[in-house]
Amino acid sequence: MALLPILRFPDPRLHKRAASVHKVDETIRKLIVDMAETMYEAPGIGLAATQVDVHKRVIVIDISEDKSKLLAFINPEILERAGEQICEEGCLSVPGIYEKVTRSERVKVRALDPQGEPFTLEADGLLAVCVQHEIDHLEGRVFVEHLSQLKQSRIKARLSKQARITA
Ligand code: GNR
Ligand code: NI
Repeated sequence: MALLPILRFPDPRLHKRAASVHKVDETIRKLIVDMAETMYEAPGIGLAATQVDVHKRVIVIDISEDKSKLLAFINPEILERAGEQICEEGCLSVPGIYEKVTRSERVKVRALDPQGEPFTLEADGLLAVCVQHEIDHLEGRVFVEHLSQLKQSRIKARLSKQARITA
């Protein structure tokens, strides 16, 4: 197992589009284990491979209180969406910033599991938010890009100030 460094917004590598996984092999399974460890240690409820500078379509999510429900998605795709919800989101790549984002209330997702087997999952509430937030990362989109330009510039200013203090 290994902890992986997490890229920080506005790193341009967060804007790369991740490539589909063609073969689910040991490399992908090791990536999933390392990403889960990194997510739990952060701590966070989700992590996309993009955030650890691996541009492959892999995400991990665990919204349980006790780290008991790890979900791994390879090549995730949203098949159906319904409704709308507004959730205060945060992101391990945008530390200390929390903002409301409007997303679908329910999503049906298809993906491959770590054995390479396809599965579908119907998610609502926070799990649905998290799936959409992580798939955005694979597309090179960070949640702050759902906000106004003014809010985005304020966030960039706040983050560079923080970085100067903690450097
Ligand atoms: O840990 C995280 N919490 C969170 C809270 C509300 C909406 C989305 C998230 S995902 C985030 C971890 C992360 O940055 N994943 O990409
Ligand atoms: Ni994030």
